[in-house]
Amino acid sequence: MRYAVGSDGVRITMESALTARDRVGVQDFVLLENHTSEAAFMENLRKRFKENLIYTYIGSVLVSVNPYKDLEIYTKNHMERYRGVNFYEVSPHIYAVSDNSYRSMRTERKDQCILISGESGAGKTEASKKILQYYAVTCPASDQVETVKDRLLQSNPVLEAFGNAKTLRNDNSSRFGKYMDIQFDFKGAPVGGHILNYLLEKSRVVHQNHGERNFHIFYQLIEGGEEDLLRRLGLERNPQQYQYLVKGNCPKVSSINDRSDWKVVRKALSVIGFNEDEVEELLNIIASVLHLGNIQYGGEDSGNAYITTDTQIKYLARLLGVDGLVLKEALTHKTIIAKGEELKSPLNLEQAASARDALSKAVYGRTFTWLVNKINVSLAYKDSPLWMCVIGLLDIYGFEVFQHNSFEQFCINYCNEKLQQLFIELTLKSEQDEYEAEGITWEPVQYFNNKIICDLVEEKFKGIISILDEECLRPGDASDFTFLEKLENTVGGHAHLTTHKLADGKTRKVMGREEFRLLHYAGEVNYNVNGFLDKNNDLLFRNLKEVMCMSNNKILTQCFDRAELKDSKRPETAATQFKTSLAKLMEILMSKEPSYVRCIKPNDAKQAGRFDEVLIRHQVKYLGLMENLRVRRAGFAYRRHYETFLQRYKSLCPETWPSWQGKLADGVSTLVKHLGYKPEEYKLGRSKIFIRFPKTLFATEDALETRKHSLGERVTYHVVLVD
Ligand code: AOV
Ligand code: MG
Repeated sequence: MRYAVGSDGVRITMESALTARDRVGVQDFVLLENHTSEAAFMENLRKRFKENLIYTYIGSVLVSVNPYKDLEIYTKNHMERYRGVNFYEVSPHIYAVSDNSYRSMRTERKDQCILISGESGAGKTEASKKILQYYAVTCPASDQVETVKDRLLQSNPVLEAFGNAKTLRNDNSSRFGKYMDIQFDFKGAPVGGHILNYLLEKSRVVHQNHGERNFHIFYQLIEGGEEDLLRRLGLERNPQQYQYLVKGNCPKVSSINDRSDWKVVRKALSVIGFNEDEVEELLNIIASVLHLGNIQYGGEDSGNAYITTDTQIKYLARLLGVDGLVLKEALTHKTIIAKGEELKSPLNLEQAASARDALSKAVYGRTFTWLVNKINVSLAYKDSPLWMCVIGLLDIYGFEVFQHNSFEQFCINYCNEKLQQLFIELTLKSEQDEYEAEGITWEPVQYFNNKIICDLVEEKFKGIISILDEECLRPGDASDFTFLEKLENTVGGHAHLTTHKLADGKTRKVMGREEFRLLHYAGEVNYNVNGFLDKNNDLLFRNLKEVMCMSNNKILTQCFDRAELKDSKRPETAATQFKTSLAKLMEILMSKEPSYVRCIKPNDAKQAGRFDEVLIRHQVKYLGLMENLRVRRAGFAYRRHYETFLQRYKSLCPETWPSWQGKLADGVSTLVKHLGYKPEEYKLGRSKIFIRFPKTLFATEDALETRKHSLGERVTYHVVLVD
């Protein structure tokens, strides 16, 4: 009987290597006979998906298709199987990528990063959690390290509670970008960590689109919070009572259990090192945001706004430790400093409501940043100032398109453009370098470079962000529409931007008057300019800041600093801050050795087993996977270091068996000649052999398998061909 080890680790009977390959496809796209055919690519992906083989390589890039069901492939046994094993000796897995980065870090002493990309709901956050779990389980441990491992793991439920939410695309959608360094000491033990967070989607605190929810923490607290806690916070156990939770008309999500998640988060907070007081202060803030949302305004005859009842103000005064009257005043008036004098003026209904919402957003957003800092303090490596190396994990919000797209989608999609740009630059460049280093002729591959879109967004003076900033700073009649007009006038002719106006002065029917359309690498998105200026300005009236500075809530005193009140300089706009932080992120990533996980979403229904051809083909296209494959092959299906190659196949040639004494390259040369490789089938580089056709390698693998079988050796051969 011939056996093979299935990717689920079970030994399965093998019909023959050939039919198995037929059934489950190849585990590396470079081994496809017709590697330029998109149909062959799709067929391979589909075959594997059907067999629950969600991972496939393109060389060293891991392609992952979200299974939307729990697979038994993340057990401790699986982790052990990948530990310290060569990338190519085992079936493709996120653990193989994790282990490979880890070993490279150890052997080359170089910082690594794992970049996870893909659209919303494709499985990025899950992938990043699997990687972290892999390190927590497989890396060397000691008591101190156990604490660090626990904290690293427990930072996830906390940050997800405060930074993730249900959207139409994903029930657990990341609404912030996250880059996490895991720090390892010279023994390879994880000894610390550090998180950088990027632009939280604060607007969700005050508004949600239909079918979406606010951040998970609100529902967790209301559903799971103990009776006396809710009483102290003045909350009722019913999310429908809160204006900030009813906008999306979606209090419950079938895939989410808020009550049990609450327990997980509470426990995680204590593992991270929050004491009871800090938890209380944190929850006071969360409850305050809900109370703020319930503040109702009425209009006086003069048009000025007043607060209809004092119920919320009383709770707020107690929970935040501020003077109720001062808060009330600040929620209905604004103060500005003009010529050194403070001027106070009443707000109308609309202004008052937006001042209230601005306060909620500021409080929540700053608390989130505080939370990340607090986690960082808890993850900081304490004993010695030195760590050896880091592995960085990047998990951002994926590309997203809704019926209605605003400033937030603009920022999220821009961030995805940047990441795609990095992928293009690094993969193409590193492939090119490899061919050069090995002295093999490079065959250029045509690909779409999205730099043109990044430039359109971020270029100085004439990029979209610059134009937006200009309107934000311009006094007078600047509005969302003058911004749109300016876009039309400045970049209207750009190949990747359209507005409803046509060059001949006529208008485009399919687009709203308030929209501009960007042709992103991943598809077209119409952005509605409504609210762009306000969101980019992200201003909070001075007197509201003052009230927050007076708060005796210890978290808020760290979030609102009096120095801010003295600083008359205008703060940088949200988009510019984001642009700067992304540029820094790119620098961080460029300084490390990257690995890639490219996540694919199989369908829009979040359903297991459904392989939507059209949707997937679109992602394969825009992720540039075909180009990636072509570059990777560039004429050669397979490459391996001489030593690895010889080690695996030396038994097939009497002169190399049991060991080869001379130079490795000569050994490989002798071996392949013995196997009957024709000159056009392979090339010998400086340290690697390059094989042109998959069938050459398949034949060699089959020969190895036959030999091992005839000797009665345990077959370690894989269902699908590996090194
Ligand atoms: P995302 O991070 O890429 O979207 P997630 O990682 O949150 O997507 O995945 C979405 C959902 O798909 C998860 O909640 C799981 O139910 C399921 N899923 C993903 N990967 C796996 C897996 N390997 N095994 C089983 N189920 C999985 V976003 O943050 O919205 O861009 O912004
Ligand atoms: Mg996510």
